[in-house]
Amino acid sequence: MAFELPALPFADDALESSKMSAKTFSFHHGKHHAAYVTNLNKLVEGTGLADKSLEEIIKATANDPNKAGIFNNAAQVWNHTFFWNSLKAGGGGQPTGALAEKINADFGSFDKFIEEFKAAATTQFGSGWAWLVLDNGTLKVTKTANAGTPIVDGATPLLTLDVWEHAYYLDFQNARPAYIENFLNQLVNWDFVAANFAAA
Ligand code: MN3
Repeated sequence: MAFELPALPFADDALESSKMSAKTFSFHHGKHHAAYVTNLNKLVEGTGLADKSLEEIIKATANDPNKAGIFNNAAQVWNHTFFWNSLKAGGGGQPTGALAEKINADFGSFDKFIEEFKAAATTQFGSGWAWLVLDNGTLKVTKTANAGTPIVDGATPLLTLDVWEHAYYLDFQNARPAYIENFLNQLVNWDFVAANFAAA
């Protein structure tokens, strides 16, 4: 059963007013994410991995240098689907309820969380991802390079931000800090984060 490109959880122009354009989605979802799906299907065809779940493929190939191509494409498929769900029109701001309390408890304050998340997203050298994860019961901010994904280490991802240049170049050119700021102010889907936290 071949993998398929999941549809965006919103219209491709739904985030225009939050500075993530339909043009960005036409490339980022329509070309980049789609290519990872196509490549993954080609690479696993006829192998023992073809009928495994995406998560199983990611975990099975993460530490095998001979399967780096499969890992990179599988993890990028997973990461991008998770990223689309981390976004919503009119998002950003602050969470409420149990998640807000947990952020205060584990980071000291919401502002401190923001500071750590911005630092991780800004300092990831080259391509990669910034994450909020639940790791052994504690919220942590992490970053991964290239296709890296926290599910390999057994942490539960709650939120992610793609900091590959292809994620922001059309809307922000080289200004990664402005893209990060905009994500936190206008795009974070805290309902998705809270649901991931509640299910963890
Ligand atoms: Mn991307």
